Amino acid sequence: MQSLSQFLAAHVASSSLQEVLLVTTETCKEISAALKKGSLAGILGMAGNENVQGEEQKKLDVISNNMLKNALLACPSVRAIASEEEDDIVPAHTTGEYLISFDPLDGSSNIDINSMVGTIFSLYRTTGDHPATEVEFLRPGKEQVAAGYVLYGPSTMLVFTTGNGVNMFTLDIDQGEFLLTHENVKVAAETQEFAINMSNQRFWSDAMQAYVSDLVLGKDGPRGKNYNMRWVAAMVGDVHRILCRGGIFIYPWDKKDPTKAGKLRLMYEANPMAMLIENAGGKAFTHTQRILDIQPEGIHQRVPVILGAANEVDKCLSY
Ligand code: FBP
Repeated sequence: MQSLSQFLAAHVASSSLQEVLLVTTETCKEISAALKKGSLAGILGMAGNENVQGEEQKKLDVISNNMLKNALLACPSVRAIASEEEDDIVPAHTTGEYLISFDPLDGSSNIDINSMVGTIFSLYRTTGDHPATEVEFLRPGKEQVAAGYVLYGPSTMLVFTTGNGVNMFTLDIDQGEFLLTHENVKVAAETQEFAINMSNQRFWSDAMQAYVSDLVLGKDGPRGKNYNMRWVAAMVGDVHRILCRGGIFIYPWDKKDPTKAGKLRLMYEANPMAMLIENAGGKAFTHTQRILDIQPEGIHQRVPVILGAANEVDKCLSY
């Protein structure tokens, strides 16, 4: 089986992009090992601080953030990083070619229940020789040069794209290598499976309420077919299921907190997942526009997310 470094050598021309991807994934192997120790290593529970978004940080949010931050800041090909757990961007090397945004531990509410979590990353290329600025990060998702995630589940899996299809690698813990296990993954245009946090239903727009209730009506309703529902409460887990067997994932705008455009963050959740889904033949939209066309306004900006099976996303948007 082809290893990640062999795959990168064969498919990624830029040696510095290879380097940043290898530094990121090597660090994720260490995060995977830490997660497997769990309580034994005393790393579960709260860290006792809040991040810039006012969310209580888990110990592992801080630990995984520091592991990635330290490894990436030491990498000469990195110009700067942006993270869910960092208030501002953190400059690295003025001649570094790549800007990397990441969610060090997505789905952190799942940590203490030993359920699926993941690391999500998004890369942009930059030029010149100068200290990075936040503005340099604020480019539409369609300019990403690479995006992916590492899923910490029963097995640890790396899923990424550089714009030429989506490939999946499984961590062989004996060899300590990511090995290519699923090539050129595609998402079917039709589906009978949806993912949304139903407990927020009363806060959704009328259109979203109508769309979801028609799904729930199943074959007796206007959609004429039965739908199943799943919710991992970790975007990385829900998107992985969709890349494996199809489906639609929705975290819509809701009036629970009208000041927020959505829950999920554009730069290190929506954009990288949108690049993966589109490269697998699916679609990724807010209620009004293609996610990869959004001009970002800030590194922690939130957006509504509707992604997955192309025809089902179109159907949802038609409401
Ligand atoms: P973080 O854990 O990185 O803050 O991510 C947000 C998230 O956990 C997503 O992964 C997931 O899709 C969503 O929030 C779950 O939200 P809810 O708690 O409403 O089910």
